Amino acid sequence: MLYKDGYQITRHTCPRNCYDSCPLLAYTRNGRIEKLTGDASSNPHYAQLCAKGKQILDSVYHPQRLLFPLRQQGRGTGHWQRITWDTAIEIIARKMLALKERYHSTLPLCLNKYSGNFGLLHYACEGMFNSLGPTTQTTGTPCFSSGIDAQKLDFGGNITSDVQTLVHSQLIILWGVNPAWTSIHSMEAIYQAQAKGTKIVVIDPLYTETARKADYYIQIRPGSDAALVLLLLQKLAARGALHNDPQRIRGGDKLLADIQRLDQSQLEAVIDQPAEAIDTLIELIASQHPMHIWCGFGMQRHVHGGLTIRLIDALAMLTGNIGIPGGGVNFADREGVDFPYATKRERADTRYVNINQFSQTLRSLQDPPVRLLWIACRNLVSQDVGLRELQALWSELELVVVADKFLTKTAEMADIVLPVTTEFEDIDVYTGYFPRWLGINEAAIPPRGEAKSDLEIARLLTRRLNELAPGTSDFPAEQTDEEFLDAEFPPAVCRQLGINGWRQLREGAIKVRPSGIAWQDGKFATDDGKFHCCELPKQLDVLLPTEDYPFHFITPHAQQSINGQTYTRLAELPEYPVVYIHPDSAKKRRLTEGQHVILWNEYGSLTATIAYDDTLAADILMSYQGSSQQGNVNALNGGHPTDLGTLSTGAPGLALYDVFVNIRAK
Ligand SMILES: Nc1nc2c(c(=O)[nH]1)N[C@H]1C(S)=C(S)[C@@H](COP(=O)(O)OP(=O)(O)OC[C@H]3O[C@@H](n4cnc5c(=O)[nH]c(N)nc54)[C@H](O)[C@@H]3O)O[C@H]1N2
Ligand SMILES: Nc1nc2c(c(=O)[nH]1)N[C@H]1C(S)=C(S)[C@@H](COP(=O)(O)OP(=O)(O)OC[C@H]3O[C@@H](n4cnc5c(=O)[nH]c(N)nc54)[C@H](O)[C@@H]3O)O[C@H]1N2
Ligand SMILES: [Mo]
Repeated sequence: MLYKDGYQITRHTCPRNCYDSCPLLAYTRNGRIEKLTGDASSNPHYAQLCAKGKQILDSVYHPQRLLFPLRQQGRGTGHWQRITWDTAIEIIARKMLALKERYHSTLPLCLNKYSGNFGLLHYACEGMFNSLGPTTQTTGTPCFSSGIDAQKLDFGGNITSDVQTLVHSQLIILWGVNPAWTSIHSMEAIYQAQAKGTKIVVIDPLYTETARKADYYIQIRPGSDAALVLLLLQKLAARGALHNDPQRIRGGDKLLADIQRLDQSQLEAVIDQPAEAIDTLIELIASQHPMHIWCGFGMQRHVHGGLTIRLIDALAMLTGNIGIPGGGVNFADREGVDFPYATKRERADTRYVNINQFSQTLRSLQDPPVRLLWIACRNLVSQDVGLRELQALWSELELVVVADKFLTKTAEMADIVLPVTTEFEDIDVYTGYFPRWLGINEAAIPPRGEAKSDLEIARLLTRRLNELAPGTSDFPAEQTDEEFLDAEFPPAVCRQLGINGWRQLREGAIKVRPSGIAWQDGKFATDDGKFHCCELPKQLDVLLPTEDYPFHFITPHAQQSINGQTYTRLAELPEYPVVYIHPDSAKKRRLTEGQHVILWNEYGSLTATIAYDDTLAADILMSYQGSSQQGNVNALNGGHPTDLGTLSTGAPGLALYDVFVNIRAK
């Protein structure tokens, strides 16, 4: 711990589910954190906090922060009563034991945990459940599973070149990603490249903040990227700009032959772009080498999301852009540290349900059904699809426990709410999934109020369960936080990271992949060491708006908050979601800006306020996820699976942006 100008300075790492995993410094005086800055000691790009980072500190001291356990008389009634930790733990422990006795099984106990804090010690939630016996838990991810599988199938693993190497690129394509909002520290490298002449192309249905910074912008029709890549490959092959090296590439001949057979005019009709835009893109790809493509998560939130990324991988490979400085396809970086995840205490007999179809699946489970639901690091009511099923599920549950920092929309539906600590109140280690910082969270201040970490909650519950019924749990509740971290850093992991232990992270965050150019040695992690080209499906159905539902509804990630974590700025948010529409499309329907409207489709309806945006295509409506006080854009979401995801994450991805709706005045 450092001391300077009367401040105690502690190191932190933003543990949210975000590309950047930003290193941070907290300045504490007289027991209160007074300021939070980026930690520029490892990299000057990190001096500034992003928009959501600025709110992290607010969340520590916000008057609405939960500081005591609460019990609600009647879910959703708002009749809350403050209770002691002993009472809270007693209610939960007795219910767990009663269910175990009634069903002769621990499967009626279910944990749903995801995005709130991915620190290593937060896997204590899973560890607590896994120490009871086989329980019901979630698998899969709403973020990026199609792309994860795509990279796994093509390259054999998920690694990316460091964002700093983008300065060597001649051409950077930001494809379905909005780093100017979702990964702002990566933008510095992109600006540096641009300043020395690198051309930046953005391909996105929305004219995003990132698109505004680009040299070229293609306003793609949502879900039509695969068709675009097929057309590019066809035309580049005709120009002789593709190099298929069978020594390094498997399936290249077949893919190229199949692509030649595709009807060019059909592809052009699907993508519906001006010929000039396509010609310009082809010219850029053929002439600007090296090319780096950053595939975002937005693009793979469609039914063909996995195939799209596989085709982009093939485009980069066949144009000779893999394994060279300034080249590459960036999606996510997840290899390189073999943490044992000892805290998680994984077991083979867990009953997994797809996180992307949680409520639907949970309701269908019998033998035994789920009766107790523990929610940590999640806000299902704000973020999930299948909202009607979620409502129905609630009435089938005997106990709902939510551990959170705020009384979220999900917590409002709980029986027991447990207050958790922030990343400034206990220790932990975290790494993200793209620039791959690995950093520490130190305890800058003691837990506020009666808040406890997820790990401490696991200890309390374990002890009480074992008092009531000895042998119920073998969770190592006697281990200290430090001992749990020691177990995650055995000598092999320390060697991989080039550190002598996690305590060294107190001196600063490190990069998991320090200098890297992905696949530079030309050897891929596939079974035969070659790059694997995908096969084309018999038919490529691109989902388009219909007469009944003439608008494509896109609900991307907002600038100011991460996902549904808006509790520190709820008062600033509009009551209903703001839905953006092109003014001409609005006028055609006699709708005016500021008016209340209803959006509807076969899955549900949504009250919204409309706002004009003349950068939108005529058949697109857009609203940022989680950005209103009431209403949830996912009321309109059918929750369709994507083509890939199961291989690496156990469940397919979620086609969050394949949503079609109609609109009328309210
Ligand atoms: N500020 C902020 N940062 C965040 C988050 C946040 O909520 N706010 N969330 C974090 C999390 S959990 C995640 S998963 C990531 C997500 O980060 P991103 O991958 O950047 O985010 P998205 O908003 O899902 O989608 C990016 C872009 O894809 C575009 N898109 C949608 N459909 C298509 C398509 O068919 N083709 C193409 N080419 N583009 C398409 C959208 O219009 C959007 O501009 O960000 C993380 N960082
Ligand atoms: N329409 C639409 N829906 C989407 C998306 C979209 O693009 N469009 N994106 C999807 C994606 S990619 C994601 S990742 C999901 C995110 O959805 P969720 O996984 O539900 O994530 P958050 O909304 O970030 O909520 C996380 C909660 O964890 C709490 N929390 C923070 N730290 C801790 C902690 O240490 N312990 C505990 N117990 N709780 C903590 C926070 O206060 C917050 O309430 O949403 C998905 N939903
Ligand atoms: Mo996500």
